[in-house]
Amino acid sequence: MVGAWTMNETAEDQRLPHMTDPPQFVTLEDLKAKVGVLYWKLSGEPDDSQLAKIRAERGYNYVDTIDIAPDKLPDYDKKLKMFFEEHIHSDEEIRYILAGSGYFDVRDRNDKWIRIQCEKGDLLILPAGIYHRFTLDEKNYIKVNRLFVGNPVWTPINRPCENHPSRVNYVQKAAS
Ligand code: KMT
Ligand code: NI
Repeated sequence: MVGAWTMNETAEDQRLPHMTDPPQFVTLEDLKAKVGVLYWKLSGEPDDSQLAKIRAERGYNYVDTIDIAPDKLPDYDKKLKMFFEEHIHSDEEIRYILAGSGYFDVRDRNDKWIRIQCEKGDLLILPAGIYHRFTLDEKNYIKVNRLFVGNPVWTPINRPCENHPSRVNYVQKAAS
């Protein structure tokens, strides 16, 4: 992670940083304690030994690689649009960055966007039920490992979905 900050919500290009002036940075501790997002800085190599350890501990037995670039990802425009629609998943979203960079945006407890800038070596775990979205930055390229427990389910559930069990569970946990 290069950093995380509260987003300005101007209508500028989604690929721009959207920092406020002055910037309001969010610490790793706050990401963990306030929104339940976990983060590790690793090597960015697929065979990283710390990654292997975390996978074993958390049961992430599935892994694949997704290359997000105009000429590499089928239905690129459609998928990028989908990634940037505010959504949740019934399970954790676990991403390990192998190359390139991008922004994962998550909602904080006051429903404000926090932008998390990711680059090679970042391992990010978004809890099930958290409202989030993803965008490339101006470099237009990222390559990530997607990890999962068992058979992967990537289906986004778009907001609003307040009554979805994973959302209800997330809100309950975040409030405690
Ligand atoms: C998601 O569900 O938000 C994604 O898979 C984002 C793309 S991974 C860089
Ligand atoms: Ni998602």
